[in-house]
Amino acid sequence: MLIGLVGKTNVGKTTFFSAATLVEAERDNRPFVTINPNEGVGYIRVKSVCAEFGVRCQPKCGWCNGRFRYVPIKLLDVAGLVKGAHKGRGLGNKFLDDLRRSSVNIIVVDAPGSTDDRGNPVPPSSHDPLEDVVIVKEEFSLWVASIIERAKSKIRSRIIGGSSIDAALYEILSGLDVRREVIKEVLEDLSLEMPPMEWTEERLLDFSREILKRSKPFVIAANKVDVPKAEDNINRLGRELDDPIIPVSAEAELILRRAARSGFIRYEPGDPDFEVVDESKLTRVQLKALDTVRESVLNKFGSTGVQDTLEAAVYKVLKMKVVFPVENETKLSDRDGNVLPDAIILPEDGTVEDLAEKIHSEIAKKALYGIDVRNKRRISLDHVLSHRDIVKIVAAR
Ligand SMILES: Nc1nc2c(ncn2[C@@H]2O[C@H](COP(=O)(O)OP(=O)(O)OP(=O)(O)O)[C@@H](O)[C@H]2O)c(=O)[nH]1
Ligand SMILES: [Mg+2]
Repeated sequence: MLIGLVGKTNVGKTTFFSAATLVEAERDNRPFVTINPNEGVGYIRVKSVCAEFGVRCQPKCGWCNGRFRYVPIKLLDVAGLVKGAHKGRGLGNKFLDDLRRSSVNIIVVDAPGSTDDRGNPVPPSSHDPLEDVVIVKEEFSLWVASIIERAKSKIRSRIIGGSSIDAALYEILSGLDVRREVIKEVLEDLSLEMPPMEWTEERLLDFSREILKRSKPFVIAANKVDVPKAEDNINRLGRELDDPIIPVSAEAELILRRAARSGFIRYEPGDPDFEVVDESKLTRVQLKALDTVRESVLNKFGSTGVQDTLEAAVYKVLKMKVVFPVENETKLSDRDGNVLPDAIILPEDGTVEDLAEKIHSEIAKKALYGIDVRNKRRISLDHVLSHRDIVKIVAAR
């Protein structure tokens, strides 16, 4: 599962990335600091299942605090986009190719409007963040259009060779994780009966917009909510856009996670508050910074929003679920005795067979049925699993 971080330059993408992954990367208050993408591991929370059974998870990846299991997901922070990127402005839009594999993209915006259209710092309220969202989405559509444009001769030869339009487009777009049914639907809904070589620029763009809408959804991280004036803009974004919008302070999350890593505070991603471990270990400046985070972010918004954004992307937008495979249904462990070692992210319609496939293709080949560990009942391979199910897969020897 890969989540992309995109947006105008100098809005806090890398700060969000570092806050979620604790990977250090260059950040600064000026445009185009990030050039090469940063890849790291963040986490989504699942309400722990171990407490229900009186055991404690021993995750292979991520961790569990008894309340929540933190399940790894990959994050990719890319360079910033500005208007005209498809024409080569700023760093262009070729780097979006790195996002071919992402299932969903988070658009980070400067909610208080404290950076202009080129990413230069300006006083809050000087710029409209809605414009930035529109531009990023448009540059994304132009990127998809350019992928099709570049492949036109290939599409032509496939169609001459007898391929249908949707099959030819599927071949080009499958690397973007676009399903063939979606391509078919969009062609029909837009009444695109001619082959892509004969589409006007406008039609190609309409097609690309619609493909993105249905296959690569967005979540908006309205960042810098610690800056006054952010709230009015967030309310307006909510009225104008259909995408989920989460108030975020990436800077606050980074401060809290670093303080927790150094042992100064007790705080886990997504918590509504933190606790200072030993005041005498902190300077007055550090205590003041923590107080500001509490007052201007946590007390006002309930959390820093970083965790909520990742979870909105996975659960709300992609409608994914997390299930726990085990080999020993009594101990809830693998064969080495590790309790609930794996947590697997599956799509909404994910079945026992899909789970087996995710564990190992060999297991999937030999899988006979599953056992729902909560009620010890047999479940068939085509049984659609629920969020937080614990499943043993029984396979032929
Ligand atoms: N007040 C405030 N500032 C923030 C927040 N998040 C990021 N910033 C600041 O915004 C500036 C830009 O942050 P980056 O993370 O480098 O932004 P970026 O979008 O990755 O920028 P490019 O890679 O240059 O496109 C830095 O000075 C950050 O400290 C936030 O939540 N609140
Ligand atoms: Mg950056």
